This record gives sequence, structure tokens and C-alpha cells, in this order.
Amino acid sequence: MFDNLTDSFKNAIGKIRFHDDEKALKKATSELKKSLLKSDVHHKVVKDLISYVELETKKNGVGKDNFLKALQDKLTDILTIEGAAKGFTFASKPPTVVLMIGLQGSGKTTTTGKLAYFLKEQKKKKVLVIAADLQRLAAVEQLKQITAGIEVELVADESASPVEIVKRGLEKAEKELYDVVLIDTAGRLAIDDELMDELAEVKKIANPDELFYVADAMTGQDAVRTAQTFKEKIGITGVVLSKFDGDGKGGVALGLTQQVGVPLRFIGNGEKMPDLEQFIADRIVGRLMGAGDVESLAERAAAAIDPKEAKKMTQKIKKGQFNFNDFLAQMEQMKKLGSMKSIMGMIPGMGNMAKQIGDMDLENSSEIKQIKALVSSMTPKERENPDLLNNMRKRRLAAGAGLDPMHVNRVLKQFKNAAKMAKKMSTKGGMKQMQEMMAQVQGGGGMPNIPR
Ligand SMILES: Nc1nc2c(ncn2[C@@H]2O[C@H](COP(=O)(O)OP(=O)(O)OP(=O)(O)O)[C@@H](O)[C@H]2O)c(=O)[nH]1
Ligand SMILES: [Mg+2]
Repeated sequence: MFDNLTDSFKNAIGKIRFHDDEKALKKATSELKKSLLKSDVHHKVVKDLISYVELETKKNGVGKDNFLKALQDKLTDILTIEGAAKGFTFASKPPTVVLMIGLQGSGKTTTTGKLAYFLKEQKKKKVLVIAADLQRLAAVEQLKQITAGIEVELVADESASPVEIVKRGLEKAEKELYDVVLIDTAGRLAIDDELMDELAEVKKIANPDELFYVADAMTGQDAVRTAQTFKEKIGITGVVLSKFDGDGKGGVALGLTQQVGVPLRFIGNGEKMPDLEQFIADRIVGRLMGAGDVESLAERAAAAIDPKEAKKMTQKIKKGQFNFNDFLAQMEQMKKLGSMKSIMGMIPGMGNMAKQIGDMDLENSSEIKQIKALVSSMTPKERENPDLLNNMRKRRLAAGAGLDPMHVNRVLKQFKNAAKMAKKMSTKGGMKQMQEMMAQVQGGGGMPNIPR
């Protein structure tokens, strides 16, 4: 997710040896400066970062550890606002009310869905969504589909006014003891007085704990400027950068918090519901410096994976009994974890893999589609026991899945090999072998050892 920035920091870190001289430091910082500016980080932020890192490193002695420490401290500082909330913060008295605001098409409705999903799946909260966009045609329908897909309750009424529907939703939330209320509003420009007045009215009625400004990362520094304007006119408590997956540079995320004076709270990095990440400074700094983010990964995994099921699956894999039903169940779980790319980016030392994987959509890859087509043509017994598949059965499958018999053989063989490999991996030392293999694939770059 932060490929570009991470590369900039890793390159700079690589330029300084354990003990080094000021010339090396200057070289590292001037290159870092250039690449950060190229990544669209605001020049004031870059200047502030570089001068601190130079000064601190010199003061403590030029060398890798001091350089890393200075970078880490300053980055954390840049991404933090003293006393402000991080990630998602719950009000002391439920429900926590969040008003989602922003320009047209910035990603408010999608982000509302993603937040609801995050709160429901990861935080195990009872979430209510209110459809207060009564401007755009089909806005309510869009939100109906999103909330139905994630099984979250929606309050909507196209004949009501935004203020009325918010009132109604909040009453329901009080009565039915919801933990969180997310209010999706219509897109608007800060110069549209009429719509801004309407928003102020909604704000007054909703009395929100949080006002999240959703900004499109692809608009670069404009995202920062519009956030500033909304902050002045309405007041905001956090920013969500959407469509970060489409912004190759990513520098906006680094400067935004200081520039707007309000913390960046979440990043949207895809169109699907799990594609939302909390922006928590310490964790992000680890990732920027190439050390991954095991904490966030563990949180996601805990939400997506049922430990009892996982244990059962491990037993099956160990015994070599992994079958097609298990495969389908695993695919469903993978979906909950989010995109492969975002997962890889969180594993220490796997950042480069994430880049290679790119935007691969596992679920829609041709291999997975073929396996799914095959599985849907199988009888329950065949799914349980792939060894039953003799030539006659294979011919039937081929016809059912629209594949030629050779193809069917190939897919079945691949599946068998994968099950064998999984069995091997599940043995003691198997994971270690895998990691060593990965390190070799990546040229054994290794990750920097960040001092704490
Ligand atoms: N790639 C990508 N697309 C996104 C992301 N977030 C939103 N989108 C897409 O951006 C488009 C607009 O998203 P919406 O959520 O409808 O935006 P909105 O702000 O509610 O739009 P209005 O209600 O019309 O003002 C949709 O096609 C979304 O799928 C993201 O993080 N990544
Ligand atoms: Mg919308």
C-alpha cells in the first residue's frame, strides 16, 4: 500500500552503515528528500522531516541505528496529533455517532459500508447505517445493496428529509441499543451554501461524536485543501483517504495529518468491503520502514478466522485429507481477509511480494474460476474424496464445467499438489523452509531492525 514511500525509506536506510560519516548522511537525506517530493509528499513536511533527521543523527553520532531512530521518531510525530483519536474510537456512552461527509463521488457511501463491516466483523459491534443522501438518484438503493451484502441494518426513506431520517435513525439506535450509528450524507461542494446549510442542520440534529471527511486520494493535494475547507466550514474530527489503491505515489497520506491538523484515521484501498485499513501511526511507521504490520494482520485474521474451524482444518491438512469442500470454505475465509496485496504488505519482509502480486484478484482469477466450476459439477461424495474421480467421472465433470478433459486432469493434479504442499508445510520446520524460500526469491534483502 505504501510501496513507493517504503522504497524511499529503505533506500535511504541502506545508504548508511553501522558507523558512518556526515557525507553519507547528507547523501542519504538528499536522496530521501528527492524521492519523497516525487511521491507527492508536501514540501514543508519533507523539509521538516529531513532537517530533524539530519540534526538528531549528527547529535547522536552518524550511524544506522541513530538514523533509524531519528526517522522513526519524526515519522511518528508527523503522523500523530497529540490527544486526538486514532483508528476508530468509541464514545463513552453508546451509540457512537459518525457523520460521513465529503465531495461528490469521493467514496463516502462505500466507506460507510466498509466502516460498518470493520466494526461488525473486527470489533463485534451492533451497527446502524442511516441513508441521509436524498440528493443523488439511486443513492439509497446503492446503500441498500451495500448494507444487505454485509448484513447491517439500514434506516432509509426516500420521502423523508435528511434531518427527519437522521432523527428517526437516532431514535431507533437509542431504543434498540446500537453501538455505532454511521450517517451517509450527499456529496457537496464547500461553496454550495444551500447544501452546506443542510449539512450544518444535519450535524446539529445528529450531534455526532465524529465527523469523517472522506477524500479521494487520487486528487492528490486537492484532498488536503478540500479537507481544510470542510474543517473550517463544518468542523471535522478525522479524514479517510479513499481510493488509495489508485494513487501510485501515496505521499498525501504522509503529510495530510499535519497539513489539515486533523488525524488521518482510515485508508480505503479497494472497492470491496474488507478493503479498509486503520491508520495508526506506530503501525504505519513500521510499514514505511519495511518492517510490516503484524498487529493489524493479526487483528484481521482474528476477525476472519474461527479458531475452532482453523484447528479442524489444520488436522485435516496434516492427515492429507484436504478436499474440495475445504477448499471452498477456505476461499470464503480468504475473502474476509481482504486483498492478497494488502495482506502481503503487512507481513515483515514481504513488501516486495505485494508489489509483484499487484492487483491480482484471487477470487476472480481464471484458475479459481475453473476450480469452482469443476467443484460445482461434482457430487457431494466426490467433493469429500477427490480420489473417487476416475476417467468416466472426469469426462462428466469436463462436460459440466465446459472444460476439455486434459484441462480437468491438470486442474485436479494442481489441486493434489497444493494439498501435498500444505501437508508438508504443516509439519515442524515446514514454515521455516517456506520463509527461507521466500527470502531467496526476494534476493535475501532482509528487513531493517528497527530500534524501539
Ligand atoms: N478503487 C477504489 N474505488 C473506490 C474506493 N472507494 C470508493 N471507490 C469507488 O468510487 C466510486 C464512488 O464511490 P461512492 O462511495 O459511491 O462515493 P460517494 O462519495 O458516496 O458518491 P456520492 O454519493 O455520489 O457523492 C465507486 O465506484 C466506488 O466503488 C477505494 O478505496 N478504491
Ligand atoms: Mg454516496
